Amino acid sequence: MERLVIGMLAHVDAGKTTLSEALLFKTGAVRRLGRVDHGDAFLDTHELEKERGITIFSKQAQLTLPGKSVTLLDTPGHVDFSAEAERVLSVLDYAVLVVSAAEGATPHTRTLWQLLMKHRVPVFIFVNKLDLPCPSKKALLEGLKKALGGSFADFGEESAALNENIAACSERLMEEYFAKGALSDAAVREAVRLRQITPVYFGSALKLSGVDALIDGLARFTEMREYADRFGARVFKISRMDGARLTFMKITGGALYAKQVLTNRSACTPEDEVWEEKADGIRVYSGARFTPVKHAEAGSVVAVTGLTATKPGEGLGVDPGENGLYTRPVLEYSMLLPEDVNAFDAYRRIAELAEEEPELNIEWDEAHSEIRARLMGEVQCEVLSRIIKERFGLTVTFGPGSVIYRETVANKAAGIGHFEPLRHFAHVELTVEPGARGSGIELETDVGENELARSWQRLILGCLADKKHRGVLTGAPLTDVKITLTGGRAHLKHTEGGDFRKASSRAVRNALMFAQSVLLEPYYEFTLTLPADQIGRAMNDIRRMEGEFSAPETDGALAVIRGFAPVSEMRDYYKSVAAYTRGRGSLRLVPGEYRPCHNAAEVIRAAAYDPEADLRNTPDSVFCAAGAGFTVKWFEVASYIKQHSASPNAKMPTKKPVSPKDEEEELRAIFERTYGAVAGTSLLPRKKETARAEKSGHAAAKPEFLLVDGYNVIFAWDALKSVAMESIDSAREALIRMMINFNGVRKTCLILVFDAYKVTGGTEKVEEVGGIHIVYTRESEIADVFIERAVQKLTDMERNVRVVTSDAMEQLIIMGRGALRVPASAFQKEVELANDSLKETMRRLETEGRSVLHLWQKMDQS
Ligand SMILES: Nc1nc2c(ncn2[C@@H]2O[C@H](COP(=O)(O)OP(=O)(O)OP(=O)(O)O)[C@@H](O)[C@H]2O)c(=O)[nH]1
Ligand SMILES: [Mg+2]
Repeated sequence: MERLVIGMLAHVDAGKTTLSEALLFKTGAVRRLGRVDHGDAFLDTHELEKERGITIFSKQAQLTLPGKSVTLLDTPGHVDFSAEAERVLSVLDYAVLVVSAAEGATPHTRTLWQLLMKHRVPVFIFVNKLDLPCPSKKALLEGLKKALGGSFADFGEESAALNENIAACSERLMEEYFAKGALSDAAVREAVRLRQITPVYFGSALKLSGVDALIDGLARFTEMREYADRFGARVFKISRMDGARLTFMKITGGALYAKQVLTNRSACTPEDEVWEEKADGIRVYSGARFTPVKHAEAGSVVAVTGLTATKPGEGLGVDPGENGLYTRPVLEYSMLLPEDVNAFDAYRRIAELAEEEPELNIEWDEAHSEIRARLMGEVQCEVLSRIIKERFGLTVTFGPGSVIYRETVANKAAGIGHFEPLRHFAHVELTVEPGARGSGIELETDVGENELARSWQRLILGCLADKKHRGVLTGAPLTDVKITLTGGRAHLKHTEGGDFRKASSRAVRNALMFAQSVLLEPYYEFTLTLPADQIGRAMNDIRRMEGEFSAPETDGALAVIRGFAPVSEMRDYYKSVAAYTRGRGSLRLVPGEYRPCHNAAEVIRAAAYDPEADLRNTPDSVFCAAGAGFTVKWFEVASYIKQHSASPNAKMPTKKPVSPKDEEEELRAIFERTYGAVAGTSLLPRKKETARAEKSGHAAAKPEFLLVDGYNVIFAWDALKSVAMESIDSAREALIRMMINFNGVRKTCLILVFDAYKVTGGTEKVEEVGGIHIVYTRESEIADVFIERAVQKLTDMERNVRVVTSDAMEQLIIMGRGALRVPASAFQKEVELANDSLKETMRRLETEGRSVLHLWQKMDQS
């Protein structure tokens, strides 16, 4: 039996749930046909869904097609619940995209289509509500082609013309068609899988017409994927039912057994907490009911109980995980609580919701002592209030909600950040210029390595990437800019890791003060469908809202207006539409891009933001004279430097390239200034670190992470190097064994990293062997990039991190982030100390080479 996961996707009200219901009924999975309008649908089971007649939570149903066991995932179409729908994308084998015939492909349809393409999910289209007045099939097909791009064919009627249409999609199909005069199912299946053709079916879910043809198509033109033998699963949703925490996952490798111990270890990113928990029970849900099962195989979707730490998007076992959320909330609301409730206590409880829906971004606003949440709109507010009431017994309402603004620049400007209080030094020069819409923040360097050592440059770029830069108009996040590093200086004696953080942030703010800033606001892409005689009124409204639109399309009595309008203006417009069209009109909205704010002056005035008073983001610089640091205002920084270019600190010898040896010295100096004196053997920083931990009273509170740059160590240790000359595989194996032994004694959280950047098509792979983790980086990622990433995340989590490498490039980055670096040579001593017998082996390896390795392997096995 093949196992498939098929998702139902569409904009709101297109008929996904009705079509799901029809599929279940027609395939015999349910005996009675439910109806959303009567509140008795098999899938719209939640009270709120019955009340509102819309789907709010994604749900699953099981059905059988000839030779296939299918998990159907019905999703919500209301744009307020886009995230809930998007969460299922990464576990789909196929999707049925439902289009309502009268509306055709809406902006929301197009967004979903693009997301499905991104996830490489093959699509079947069902054009629904053909029982209502609508354009011809031909016009509808053409509309799809125009809106979505791609090859669509009406699969509802099998004919020679259809065969020809399909054959035209690929050369292989064309050949087969001409050779045999017809296309085999296998050939079509392949074309569908490769998304060369998208089958289109027409019908009415409500009237059960066209549904049989869709069932036939799903049975014939889909196939099960191949899965790995080893266990893997992808979490896509967390929910609670009757107090039980349910982790919904698709099994993507091997099988899952009840009571199996699960961990996120191999696929977790360094920022994740590693957990290990037992899968208490496995449930296969269908509608509101579930069947407990003992095991589930790859290709099935189950809900697992007993897990408390899972997150949507997480990968378990061999699954790398993926979080495919694209539609981010553009509105922010404050939660209003009853007066007798302590807001912070409430926050701590409510914050639990964010683990299920991270995009809500539930935050504690210290300044106003209130809870803030990011939401898509009013419907979601209402639903959230209900959930909070049900789950926590708290009555909350929401404030009016405000748009989340951003800022960018209209021209290029240069900025300087100088940070030199006594015994500190960092100097950064850069430019900020406009970037493409939606590009975020791009970083570049335009400094030669002779001017500033590469390691410093990377440290500065790292600082620039970490910082959440704020604009100077309202303090909103900066976006769509390119920042280019144009110069920088460090001081041999005084620069500490954190100094560049301060200097680079100052430089950006400094540039922004000189640039012309632009306030951006989110826009909706809208489709307004309404009776043709009300076009005039609608166009007036849209103009008033500062929206733009293309010529209205009229088809009989209905007209469609498409365009863009500011979220701030259009968020409540659906209410007026419903009122003046007496329920006959509909307004479809999807959050589109950020554009210049239509009422910027007003918003800026209301924000009353003073960039010079924002001390965490100051544009000013600090210089040092006569042994004391003092502030130079942002507009005087450049001239101050010009006047005082003879100051001793400004004459840094950075023009000459720094040799690795100098750099090592330099690093050591910075290291000592940052972490205290490092004498003799204590370059093995463990002792010092333990001392530090003990002093602060939480020794052994968190495990230490030890990141080992595999190939770097191999080539730094003579013993392994000689093995590597003969066989790199053997050297790698030898190091792995040494690390396992070492870790057996030292008990750290050891991560051994090997680059696989020359392995074409290689994806990141993590193995757990003998209690250590081995990471093979993905194609074209070198080990230090991975390590840099890992260090950043781990240190952000305040983990103790040590990195073993002899690569000078990595050193600064690592220290800048507050991790401890262990030179490969020092690590060798540590390893030898930890395991004296290892020393003996090393010696023998060095002299006798590979033969010993085999001997050792044998000994190890016995
Ligand atoms: N006339 C007609 N109405 C339909 C058809 N299919 C669904 N409907 C109606 O359209 C409305 C929405 O149907 P649903 O199945 O809830 O649509 P949905 O896509 O699941 O909606 P959400 O889950 O809220 O996004 C209901 O009133 C259905 O009865 C159809 O083929 N013809
Ligand atoms: Mg629905």
